[in-house]
Amino acid sequence: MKIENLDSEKKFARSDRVAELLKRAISEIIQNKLKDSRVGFTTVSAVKVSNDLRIANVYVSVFGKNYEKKQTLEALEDSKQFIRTLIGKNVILKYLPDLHFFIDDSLDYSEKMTNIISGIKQQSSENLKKKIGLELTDDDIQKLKNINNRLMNAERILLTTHLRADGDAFGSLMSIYNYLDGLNKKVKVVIDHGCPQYLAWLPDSGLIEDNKNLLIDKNFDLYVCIDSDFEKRVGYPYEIFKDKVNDNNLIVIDHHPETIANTNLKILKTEAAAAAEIIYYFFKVNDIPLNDKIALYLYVGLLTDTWMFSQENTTSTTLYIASELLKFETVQPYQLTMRLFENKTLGQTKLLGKLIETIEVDEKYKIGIGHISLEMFKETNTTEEDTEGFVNIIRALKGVNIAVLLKQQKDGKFKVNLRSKDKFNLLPFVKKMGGGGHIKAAGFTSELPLIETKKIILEELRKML
Ligand SMILES: [Mn+2]
Repeated sequence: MKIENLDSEKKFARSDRVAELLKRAISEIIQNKLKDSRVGFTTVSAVKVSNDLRIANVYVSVFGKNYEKKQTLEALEDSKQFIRTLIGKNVILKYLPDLHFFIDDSLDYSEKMTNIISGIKQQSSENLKKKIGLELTDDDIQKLKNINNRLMNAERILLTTHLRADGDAFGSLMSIYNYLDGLNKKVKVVIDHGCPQYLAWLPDSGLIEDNKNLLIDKNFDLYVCIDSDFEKRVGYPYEIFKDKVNDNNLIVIDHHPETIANTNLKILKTEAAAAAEIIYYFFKVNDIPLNDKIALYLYVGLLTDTWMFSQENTTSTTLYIASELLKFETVQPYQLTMRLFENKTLGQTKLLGKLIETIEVDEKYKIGIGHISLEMFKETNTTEEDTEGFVNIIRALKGVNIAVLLKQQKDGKFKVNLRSKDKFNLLPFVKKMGGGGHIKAAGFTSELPLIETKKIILEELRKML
């Protein structure tokens, strides 16, 4: 028995050694000698040689889709003789074994490859938390129920949001409008600066009012402000109603961290990618069925505030809600993306060209900065509305971690938009400058001339970096 054992150990040792030699030789050949376009990103993960050394099973890992794996396997089978001949030239073996190729599908390997390719290291628990998204606490659920009770018991309701509504502001507001309209409430939707042109094709956009004079002397049972702080960002609706709102008639539903509105009816979820996420849960918590229109509005909110689900605010919650909304016929991802993002005018593109000309990069501090003057707007027959997404062009530059876009307003002041690409938190900076926003997307207004504004921005940012 002892002798037999020794003998088989010896045999294993020999076949292992051969296997190791073959593994190295075949890897080398696949990488450097084999010129078959069907062979994908392949590595030899293991070679097993039979005890008589006549047969070698070669396990290869192929990164890619199943058909790519299949093609690679076919190519390797076809090249078997070529590979054998090369092995024969480079490795001295008693027998040149027959080669049989197999795909190695071990999970461990594909995981490793994914990590190598995307350069993703171990996720920190904080990142993981961010990815998981919105979690409703018992308190949130109670608040959402209270808000619904108040809405159901009110007769006259004012809906508003931040001035120059964006897709999320519009979508969140109009989904609530639709619900209230179904309850036969008297609802007024007021937005300072009205509905932006790029959203005007959406149903109900004609219901949005933008007339200060029609509001004066009006009274509402409830004032609802969505996707915005009431005091700082809504414009004239705040000026008109600031003395009429109180802890019990002002509802604020928002996801902006700097929102300070103090009311018993506030729900602020800063981890929500869009106010539309909170509105979605408002409907769910209160068992309010969605319809085609509401689903469309909410999807527009998610799609725009996440910039086509590509920004860091996109979480599993966002994608979960999006997938639920896709069940409605009106939610057509391709069509909506085209409508909202690939619908630029020539003037807009020319304006972008002018902005690009102004971009400068501070390589040391990784700041990209550019501006649009009133003159550029005039030359291209465009307005501020046409600059949606322009700051992302600056952010997309290699070596830029903070993107700054200055846009001159009709009164000559500069509105400054900032985007952060890495971990840098923009909030302390914009707060210092009297503005607000999110950690990675924020802004403020400067009354200084262009050169001074740029100078002060760069000086302050460099201090903080
Ligand atoms: Mn929003």
